Amino acid sequence: MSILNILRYPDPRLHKIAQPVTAFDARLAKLVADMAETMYDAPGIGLAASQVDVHERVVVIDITEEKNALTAYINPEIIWASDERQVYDEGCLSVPGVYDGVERATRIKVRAFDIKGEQFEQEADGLLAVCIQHEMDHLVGKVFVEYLSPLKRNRIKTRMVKEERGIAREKALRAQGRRF
Ligand code: QAP
Ligand code: CO
Repeated sequence: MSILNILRYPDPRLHKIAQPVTAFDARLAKLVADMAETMYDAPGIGLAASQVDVHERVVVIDITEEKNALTAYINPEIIWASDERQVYDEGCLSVPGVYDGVERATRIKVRAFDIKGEQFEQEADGLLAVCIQHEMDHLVGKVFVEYLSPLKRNRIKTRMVKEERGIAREKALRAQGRRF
């Protein structure tokens, strides 16, 4: 298994549209295992393949504290959403350090396939419902900050780009340190 590199907002690759999975094979199983390892290592409660630059409809979620209840959602579709909506403070592994309120359906029903290609349906509310909707947004190129006001989004963008420069500098220094 390996830990994958998580794209950081505002990387344009986060806005690519993911394609449906067509083969439930060993490659898919490895992708799911690597995504799970990456999510647990972060640590996070959800990760979409788009965030690791794989543009296929694959999501992993584990909202448990024990981190022992991984669910993979392959080709997920929301087949029902409540009219009732609620605001939840969301974060994202692609936008570290940023949390803000997003309004979404309170309850949903999702249909997806597991890694063996077996279809399943799941009803979700609370944090799980938020997380499924958040991760499925990634598959259509949408990051949660796009629900915030343009002012907030631009502040976040500026902060992320500044942080990115710092990270690039650290990386260069580390590489230099190895060479000399
Ligand atoms: C999506 O997000 C989510 O800023 C999953 O510094 C989040 O796992 C759905 C994380 C909240 C519903 C509610 C974020 C880790 C993890 C950070 C995550 C950070 C470190 C986010
Ligand atoms: Co996210």
